[in-house]
Amino acid sequence: MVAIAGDGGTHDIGIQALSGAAERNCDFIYICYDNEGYMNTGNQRSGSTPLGAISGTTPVLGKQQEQKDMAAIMEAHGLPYVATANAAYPLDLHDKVRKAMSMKGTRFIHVFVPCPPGWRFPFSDTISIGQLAVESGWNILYEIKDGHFRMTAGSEAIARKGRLRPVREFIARQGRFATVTEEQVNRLQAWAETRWKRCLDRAASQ
Ligand SMILES: Cc1ncc(C[n+]2csc(CCOP(=O)(O)OP(=O)(O)O)c2C)c(N)n1
Repeated sequence: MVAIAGDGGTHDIGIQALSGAAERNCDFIYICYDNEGYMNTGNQRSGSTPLGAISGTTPVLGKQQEQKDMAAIMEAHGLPYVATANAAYPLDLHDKVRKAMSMKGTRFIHVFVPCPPGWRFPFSDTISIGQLAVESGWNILYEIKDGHFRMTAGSEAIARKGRLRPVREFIARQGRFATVTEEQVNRLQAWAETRWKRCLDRAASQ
């Protein structure tokens, strides 16, 4: 069985039922389609909307809280398989779905999907914005299979040889950050670096 839901449906509305199912290790694949907001209903902020982003419910100053790390919350349930993916890296996404299909129990795949109207950028930039999210460490690609952590695709390549681009480049390409402050950009940079370092340390210790 496969369940697919947005970030609003996953991080906020459905988290209780999802957590109950995950705690019981129910046999299904759950795919979260994360466009960082309630987009069907007019771009209200969700638990996944980032700090500083303008939305229907944070229209003036942007969201004042940082986003919830849903993959980490799901990992804390002790699931057999947790993975992050990104629409700009379709082969990586394909591999993770195939791997999840070969397993049993609750399997969670968190897919980062840029949203042109909600994030306010041209449709033709969708793939490059998705790539920039990975290249800046805003979105980190990894999988945790039976407790074994591994970085994948663009994130694995940067971890091996390379360095992250500043998150400022990702932010600057999107109208939803029109009112972002310097202090918020610095907080977002620190947020990305902390998560990146944690992933590097984990990958090195496996
Ligand atoms: C339990 C419940 N609450 C509220 C709604 C109304 N609703 C329909 S779509 C939607 C937005 C969901 O946002 P998200 O899950 O992020 O998916 P997206 O629209 O971004 O694809 C909401 C709140 C609903 N259908 N069911």
